[in-house]
Amino acid sequence: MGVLKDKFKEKAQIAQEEIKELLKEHGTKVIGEVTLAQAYQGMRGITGLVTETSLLDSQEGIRFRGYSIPELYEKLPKAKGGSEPLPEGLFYLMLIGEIPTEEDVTHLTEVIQRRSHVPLHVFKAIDSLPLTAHPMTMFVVGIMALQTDSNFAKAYAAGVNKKDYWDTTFDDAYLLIARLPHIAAYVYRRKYKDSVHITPNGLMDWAENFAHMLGIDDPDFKELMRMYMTIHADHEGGNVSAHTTHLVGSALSDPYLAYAAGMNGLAGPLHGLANQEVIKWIYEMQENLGTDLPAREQIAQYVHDTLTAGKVVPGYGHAVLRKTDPRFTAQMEFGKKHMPEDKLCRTVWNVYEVVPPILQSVGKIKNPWPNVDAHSGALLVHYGLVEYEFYTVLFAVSRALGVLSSLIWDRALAMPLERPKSVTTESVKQWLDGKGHVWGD
Ligand code: CMX
Repeated sequence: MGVLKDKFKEKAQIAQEEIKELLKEHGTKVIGEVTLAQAYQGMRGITGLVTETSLLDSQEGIRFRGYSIPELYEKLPKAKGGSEPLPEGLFYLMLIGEIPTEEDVTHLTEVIQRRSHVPLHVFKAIDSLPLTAHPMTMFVVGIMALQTDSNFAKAYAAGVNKKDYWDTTFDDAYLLIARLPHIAAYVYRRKYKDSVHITPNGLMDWAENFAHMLGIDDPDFKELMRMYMTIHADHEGGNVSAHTTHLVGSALSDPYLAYAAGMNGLAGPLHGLANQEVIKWIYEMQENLGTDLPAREQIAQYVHDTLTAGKVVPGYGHAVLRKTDPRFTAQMEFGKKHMPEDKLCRTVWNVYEVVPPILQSVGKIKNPWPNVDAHSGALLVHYGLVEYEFYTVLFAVSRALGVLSSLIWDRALAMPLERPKSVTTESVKQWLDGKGHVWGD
């Protein structure tokens, strides 16, 4: 941990100085305006947050510290004999801002492995829930139980200097990331495999060990997990899971509390739960139509039925993106390479041909293209991970890399309590009547 922490400290000191100067010179410059519609309609397009780890372009998709997904494939270290990037490498990149060497990543994997032990009371807390509980509920309960280990909370209670908040945040984030695969796999094996648990293997990389603890040792599935854990990690700061983690963290809630809050947001069907909804929707379509490979015309009819029933087509649309999500494309390429004849994947690809023009024809939908969740389930089913209610937990484990590295930066840059101003409709009406900003200027 020491090496990475020292590197981070160095980078953070440079950034602190830079931002201080930047604000001194340009702090009063305006970077956006807010319309009444934006205040009422989910704050779309308001530029009002700083997140260092990644930036989303509506046409190009996500860039992590400036690198697109294809560039990550080219530059990040891979496992021996593998072709998918190791997610540990992305964590390093998001935290330090530089592409790690193979040695950096090997070191990181070793440190993570040494810190992956999960205390017994966490499993007991999960066991206290009924088996009918959703896997995300079990997962978040596990994280909350782990909060007893927070170094940040202990340091704060002991009166730590605010300059050092980042230090124990760093330790908590690291520990949490190391332990999450075990907690997630525990949830999976408890709910779906009669609580027959699998011991972690300390010689494997982070994603590989996760696959192993889930009970799927197929080398191709391990590659899928490396890719999955990499591409789901971060999507700049405004999405619900990242923003919630940042917001709750801004109250100096420790990383366990902040991350758990973020994951409760990920568990919503308009956000991360969409990955389970996609597979559920496809299964329902197959059952309805009586075929496991529906024709394009049949899919089109089913899409129209979904819209007529006042439901969303899961996996399609985005609040920022206006093109096919490159995370969808990366998964489609994986599918075409490893399972070109798989009927579920072929259905996903057929849906991709059929859905966009229909959504476009509705008129009001700003992005008719698929997002990350439109594809992931089909790949997982292929390797036997068929329990789709578990899929958002996979997303959550990956998302920890992004939101926790951002939280470390929030602390290092002394980001203050987040507290935007709200208005009432009554005060808006008075303002529109010419009575000025009755909410104060
Ligand atoms: N199917 C049907 N209607 C859709 C739609 C879809 N896939 N996407 C958007 N719309 C509708 C909206 O519900 C909205 O309708 P109303 O005006 O009746 O409320 C209208 O089109 C305009 O919405 P928008 O501005 O295009 O999209 P938003 O920024 O409001 O919402 C999102 C974005 C993702 C919530 C929305 O596209 C959606 O619900 N998609 C399906 C769920 C999904 O896949 N979510 C996962 C997103 C990725 C992630 O976070 O993991």
